[in-house]
Amino acid sequence: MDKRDMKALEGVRVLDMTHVQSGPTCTQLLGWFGADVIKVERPGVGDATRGQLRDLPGVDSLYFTMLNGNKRSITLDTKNEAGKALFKKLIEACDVMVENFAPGAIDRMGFPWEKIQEINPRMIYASVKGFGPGPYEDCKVYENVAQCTGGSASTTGFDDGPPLVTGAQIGDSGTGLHLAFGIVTALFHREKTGRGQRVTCAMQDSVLNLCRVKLRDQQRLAHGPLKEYPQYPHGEFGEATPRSGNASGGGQPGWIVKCKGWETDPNAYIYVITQAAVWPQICDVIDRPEWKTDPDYATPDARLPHLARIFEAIEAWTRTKTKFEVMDTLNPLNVPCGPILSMKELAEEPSLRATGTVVEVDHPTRGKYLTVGNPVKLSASPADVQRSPLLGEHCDEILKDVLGYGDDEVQDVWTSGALGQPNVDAAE
Ligand code: CAO
Repeated sequence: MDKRDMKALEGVRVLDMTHVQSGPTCTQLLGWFGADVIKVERPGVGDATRGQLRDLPGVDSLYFTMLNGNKRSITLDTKNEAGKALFKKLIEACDVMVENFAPGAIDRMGFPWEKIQEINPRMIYASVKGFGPGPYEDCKVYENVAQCTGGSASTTGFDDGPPLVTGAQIGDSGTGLHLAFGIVTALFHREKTGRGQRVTCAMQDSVLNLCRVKLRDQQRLAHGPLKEYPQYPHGEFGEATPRSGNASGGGQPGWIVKCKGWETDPNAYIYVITQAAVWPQICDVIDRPEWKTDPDYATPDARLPHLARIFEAIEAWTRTKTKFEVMDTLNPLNVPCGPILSMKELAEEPSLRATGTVVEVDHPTRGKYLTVGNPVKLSASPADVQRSPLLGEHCDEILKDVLGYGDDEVQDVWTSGALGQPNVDAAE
């Protein structure tokens, strides 16, 4: 094959021991870039998400199918002796191993990092855990626990309400992204040294990394109020970064304002940023030309105590227009803004289909479903998004392709019980 046609990670083989969301996000990314991802699943059961939140009886859930595209599936009982021997061979044959079991689970299977390194010194062994070393290192963690312990929940929501979790899966998918970056970095390092290494990512750390502007604000608090927060100038600031509602995290004030139809449509809103550079254009459009020169409004600092009033005036104008009409008016004026798009609108958006960000794939038991394609676009190695595998769909193929087994050896492996029973479907 002409090397110019190769996918960026073609030739990299990934032993994918992941389940639920954080690990599968990581390995799906590697798969999109062309890695051969071999998903190892427990016989008869598989990844627990195959059976979670099912919308169709007996069919792999969308939870599973949308996180496990571009992978092959093999069932393997890592607690069975023959299964352990096969697992060892797969470790020898792969470049990267990824897991996100509860702390200690891989060790209990009999494969601690030291042993993996001994079996394959070039192996890059990547793990997601809820916490790094410290008081909580043995805890199991799911998405919202990570959002709460990583600083997101305490800084999300309105000042007079409780902490809030966000719909963006920053704990799971966010950590999967970080881990994929660590793996590719370790592969790059291996090119130079010939050695593998261990890559670990804690969900708490990943969430905190994504919330770094809030730790920035924590330190700014020592030097006075956070003037871009809605608490300024009338509210109180406590000891910690407060919840900032819909205020912009950057230095350019922004807020969500109502648009025409908001009374019945929960998404008839738009985010508008009053970027300093376009202040005169905003004043004209909302019919407040006097604010261009009024000393209380003319400069960004002067405007800070009046932000609530400014956004009220903007809203008085946006309420007369749909969110798309507001967008059509403000965009030519270079005013940064964005309509609140519903999942329905995103699913139907033609431009996202055209770029492969939303993709329809065909599945043998589900039929067609939508998935989010690769948001990272490489000019020389575009991703083709494939459907998720059925449980154990590629057992024979992997034994033959990856381990070079013949038909008789494949039969022996089945007889040993290493792969579980043939043709056992995922549990209901
Ligand atoms: N063959 C045999 N046994 C297998 C197997 C296989 N192929 N695959 C998994 N198992 C076993 C594991 O060895 C483990 O057994 P032991 O507890 O006896 O050692 C068992 O299955 C279950 O693993 P688990 O404890 O990881 O699973 P859980 O459902 O109890 O916990 C979770 C799930 C996500 C809370 C936990 O895995 C975790 O904290 N992971 C790290 C953080 C993380 O990634 N969280 C995000 C998940 S997405 O929201």
